[in-house]
Amino acid sequence: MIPKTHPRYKSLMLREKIIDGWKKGIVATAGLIAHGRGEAFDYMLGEKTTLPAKKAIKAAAASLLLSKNPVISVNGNTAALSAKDVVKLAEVIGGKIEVNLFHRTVKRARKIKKILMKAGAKEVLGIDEKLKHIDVDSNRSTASPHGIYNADTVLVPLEDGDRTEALVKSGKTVIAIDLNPLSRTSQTATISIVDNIVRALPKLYEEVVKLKNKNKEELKEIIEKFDNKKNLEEVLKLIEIERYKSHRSSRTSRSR
Ligand code: PTJ
Repeated sequence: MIPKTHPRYKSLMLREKIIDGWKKGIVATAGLIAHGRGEAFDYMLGEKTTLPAKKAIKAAAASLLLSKNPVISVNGNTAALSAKDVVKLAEVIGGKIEVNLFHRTVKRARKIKKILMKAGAKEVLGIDEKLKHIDVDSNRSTASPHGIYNADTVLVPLEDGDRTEALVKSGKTVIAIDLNPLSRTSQTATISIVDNIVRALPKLYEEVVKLKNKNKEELKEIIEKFDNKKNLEEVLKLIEIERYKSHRSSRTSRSR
């Protein structure tokens, strides 16, 4: 048991969730490694939702509200960490939920669907239906004709770069949630939210609720003002500042 007083309690609890998801066959083995990479970036960002992340979340909320067919793509890590938040967001944006896996097996996809249904989803696409394929070499190419295939906006948490590139190329708006600002996903998505999914999804929900009554012009203005490349540069600067701060504090504590 992890004591609540442990200074890294929240981070360790997330680890437990991922491990538990892996034991239940929801998270791919590679998902454990991907989580560790996420942890490292989260650490460097101070384990909080930064100002650039907040800006990206606002642009993403506006974009989701302007979309006609938004779809949330769910993989093993997303299901293990954030199933309820995915369902809540899908409801408020009137969007679909689709399972899309890199290490795809039908057995794991069905388990992920089950978790999402248990969390309140009425429909989960991408499994028991005739699927189409987009232009990607990996198993991530699957796309439901009722979901991602015909979506105008796709939310892709913890993604790999290939599919993001292909989705953007096909004219879709891609919103990424990825703690690595240098990943191909972050670099190629239309809007990149560099934040932990467990913080980003509830904040995205709140922002959608806040912007829901704005008119189309106001929403478009929010998107036009947002510059993804500049925002990612701001994230990298923050990592540099955190590094400087921790370097200074370790020198100070050593000299004490
Ligand atoms: O369930 P599957 O089969 O689809 O597989 C899922 C994984 C995550 C294994 C697969 O998509 C993969 O290999 O992803 P990558 O290429 O490792 O990329 C995952 C990205 O998510 C990395 O850039 C991590 O930094 C980031 N990441 C990890 N945990 C989190 C995260 N971003 C936000 N929140 C997290 N909790």
